Amino acid sequence: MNKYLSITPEIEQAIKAGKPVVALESTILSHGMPYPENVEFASKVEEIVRGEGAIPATTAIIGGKLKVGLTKEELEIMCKAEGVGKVSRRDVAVYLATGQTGATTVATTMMIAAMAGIRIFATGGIGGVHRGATETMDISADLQELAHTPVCVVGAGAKSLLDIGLTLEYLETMGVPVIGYKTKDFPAFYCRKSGFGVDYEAPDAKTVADILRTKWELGLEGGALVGNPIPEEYELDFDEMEEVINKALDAAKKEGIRGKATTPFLLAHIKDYTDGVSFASNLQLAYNNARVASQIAVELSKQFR
Ligand code: PSU
Ligand code: MN
Repeated sequence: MNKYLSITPEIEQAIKAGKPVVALESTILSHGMPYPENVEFASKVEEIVRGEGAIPATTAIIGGKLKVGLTKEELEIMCKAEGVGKVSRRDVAVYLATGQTGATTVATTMMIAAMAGIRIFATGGIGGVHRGATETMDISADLQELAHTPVCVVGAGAKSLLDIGLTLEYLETMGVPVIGYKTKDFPAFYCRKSGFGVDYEAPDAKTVADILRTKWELGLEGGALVGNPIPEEYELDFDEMEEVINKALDAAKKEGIRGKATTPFLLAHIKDYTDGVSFASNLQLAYNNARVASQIAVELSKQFR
């Protein structure tokens, strides 16, 4: 066992017994949602996973350890986010070696999940190729992680602050299966459709589990992305969100925001501009992803038994 991993006994036993476990990230808590609303979200999302018969495993970097499963106190630390950095792949060794507290992005959560033996991970939306990337080369490390690390990420697609077309092209180049959960459309976070399609529409969780098992039995490297659209009743208007996103992008440009600060900056501005309406949708789509991810984890655990 990796000496940097610190897994709660409950999760460790579940992994050993081949029971369904679902990884959850902490950047969504520390850098994607306001305090104290994120505290309620963190516990509700774990409750949903348990309700589906799986065990939640929220990840973070605390005290020189890669934490898999957080106590109430540790969740509170991630939610308060005081002095909590955003940790993507390149930051992991720095944070471990220097004992800094870090919230894990999609890329880092995938890394930690794979080290622990967890195959399924629920999030809000993934990072991707940013608009203007042909100039800035701003491409999230999440995409490389999907290419190389054997974890299935269930998300509501990607926010259209990204260039969704280029994000999908990148995933195709890197050989990452993009599966629509009961949809032919790649979702755009707040909206069920992005204008781009998926490779394959899976009718149920078992089919997704079949695809994953086959990919990994073949020895194919990397993970998969499941696009799970926001429930209809919480969907927001595409054109209105487009306006908001463009305003946030303009602000980022004006203030010269670059690098890892870009995504958190855009997310915070989108939230401000929409008076919290977008936040309610954000919560619901994340709950929905936790539900579907858990169902996939349950199916996958039956097949590996
Ligand atoms: N997109 C969202 N909400 C988020 C993130 C992205 O709608 O919270 C977070 C995720 O943790 C994701 C990270 O992995 O931002 C991507 O950051 P970057 O673009 O710097 O790789
Ligand atoms: Mn970036």
